[in-house]
Amino acid sequence: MSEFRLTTVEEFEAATARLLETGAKVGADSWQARVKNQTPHCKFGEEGICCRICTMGPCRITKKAPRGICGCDVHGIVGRNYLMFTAGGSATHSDHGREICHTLYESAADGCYKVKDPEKLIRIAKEWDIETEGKDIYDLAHEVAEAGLMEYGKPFGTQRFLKRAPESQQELWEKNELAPRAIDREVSCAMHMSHMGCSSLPEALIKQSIRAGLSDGWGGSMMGTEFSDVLFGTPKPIDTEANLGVMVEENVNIVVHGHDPSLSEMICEYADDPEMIAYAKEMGAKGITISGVCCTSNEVAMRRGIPMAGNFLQQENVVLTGACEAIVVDVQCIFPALGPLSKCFHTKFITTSPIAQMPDSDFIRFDAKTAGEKAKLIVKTAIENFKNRKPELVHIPQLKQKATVGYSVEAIIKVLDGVANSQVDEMGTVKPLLQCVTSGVLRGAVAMVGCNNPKVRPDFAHIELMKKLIANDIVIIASGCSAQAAAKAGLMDKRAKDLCGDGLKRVCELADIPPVLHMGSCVDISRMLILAAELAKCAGVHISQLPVVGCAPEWMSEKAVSIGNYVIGSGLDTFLGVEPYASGSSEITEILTNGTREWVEAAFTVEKDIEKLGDLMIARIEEKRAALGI
Ligand code: XCC
Ligand code: SF4
Repeated sequence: MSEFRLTTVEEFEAATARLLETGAKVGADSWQARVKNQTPHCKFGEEGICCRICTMGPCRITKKAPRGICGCDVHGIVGRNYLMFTAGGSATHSDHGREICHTLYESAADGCYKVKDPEKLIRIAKEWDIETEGKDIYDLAHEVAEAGLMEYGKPFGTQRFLKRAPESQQELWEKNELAPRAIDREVSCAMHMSHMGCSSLPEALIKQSIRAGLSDGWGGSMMGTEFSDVLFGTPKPIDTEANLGVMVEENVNIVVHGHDPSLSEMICEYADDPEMIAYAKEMGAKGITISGVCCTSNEVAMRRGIPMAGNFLQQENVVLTGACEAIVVDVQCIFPALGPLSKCFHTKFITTSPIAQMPDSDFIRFDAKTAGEKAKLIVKTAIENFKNRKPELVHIPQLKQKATVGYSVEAIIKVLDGVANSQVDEMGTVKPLLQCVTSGVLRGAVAMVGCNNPKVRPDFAHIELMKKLIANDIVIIASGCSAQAAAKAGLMDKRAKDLCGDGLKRVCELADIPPVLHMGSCVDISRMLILAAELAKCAGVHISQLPVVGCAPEWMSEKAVSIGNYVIGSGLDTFLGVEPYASGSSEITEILTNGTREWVEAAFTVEKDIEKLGDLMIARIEEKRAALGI
């Protein structure tokens, strides 16, 4: 067996450079070129000090003009912008969650969508006081789905899943009016507060940002995750591979991209269908390869071992290989650039959701009722496109790494049962994990999440931080494009244990896990909340006392800000490598980096130097340990 080594970012970059040469031949545009055209960025935008929410403006704050025409000062403008940014993210994650509720509602014994994890469904029903005795599992699924949908618009009360948090956390939320009510209400309320002539008080704007974020984390995203598990199975450790080398030149390559597993699951089903494989052979291919980009990739990797072609800033590369028959997308993080780019190649760019419609794409509308036939049509379209390849343009960079993925909370509990020699009760608990932390074998954990961003050398921050942290016996739980950066580098290969400190290495060996645990897509950051909540309950401490922090070194989206708000809102300090357009206001900056501690016992740290960012996280983890006397 060849010796294990990580793939370097330099190798990623060399592969990209080679693909861009193909792009140049066919006159393709690229994000790398567009970044050049867009820099330097607008300073007003970067600092968050431009307001265009009414047509008396736009107003920009300068020394000479310290207030907008309505008299709003810089703190109000920055705060409103921050709140709207959060609302965008919360709405997006939560609407994804809502789609999953609808899919669950459409599930049927003889339908396209089935209940694959009935135990989880029953567990949630009981948690929500829904009668389960003697009920048909699909009747129960419909009832739970409907109750879930009500969480979006119920007139009274707060989110049901908040009860999963430790009581101390729930008390903090109640006391500070942060407990999220109906999800849609929190988003609407955010848009209302940021309307012309409503809130301009920094504290009020940031509080609502946290509440809207929490409605995502403990509401929309958590339902998205839980009901996806019910429908498609709760992830268990499974082997897969990552990076462009997973595409197979002789095969029909279909790339799924986006977020909602309802689409990608169906595509995977049909790509496995003997009839479709035979058809692919008839068309001159050897078979069909599905691979993924972004969070949809995480979803199908965790449940089916479908390989990951890459993360966010690699989406154009997939087309540039010249070997992609179809890139099939649902919602979120899809570059509109894929339309014109696919026109330079034979690739079919297939959009499927009314939520994400784009020029230069083939729109095949996908919905729960017709999922089967539409998925079949998409797979067929890709197969029939194989013959249109231009062989002279085909080049698949031969880079890939092995990865073990699928670490849901349930899976983590299970694999760690053997470690730390503790007796485990039937359901399994987080006790062994906690013992690893209290004994100091593990110093703590970092939740590495989020995107790529051209403002940060892509993947470099994710990978370098992870290497540093695991060398310091800090276990990584990762999701989203951060998880894919890790997988591409090889950090999710179990052999990466040799890069760890002695303590983490021992845990990896005993539990047979990689040092970076793939917890899923970005809605699956809700899994991380549950894990933190369980650890805190088990230890009898506040979440904020755990030696655990969050980190998004390359984040870019509104969703990421919503996540940041719910992660600090849940008591976990969060470290960012990209500025959240708030630097223009000293007051907002002070609240975000310190003031929120008063309400939720956690705050943000923004640091662009990743060496320092890593040091700050380690220091914070050690501080927390010292405070607990462990
Ligand atoms: Fe999108 Fe979720 Fe960011 Fe990746 S990490 S670029 S948001 S795909 Ni969510
Ligand atoms: Fe200008 Fe006030 Fe209108 Fe904003 S709301 S554009 S600051 S007048």
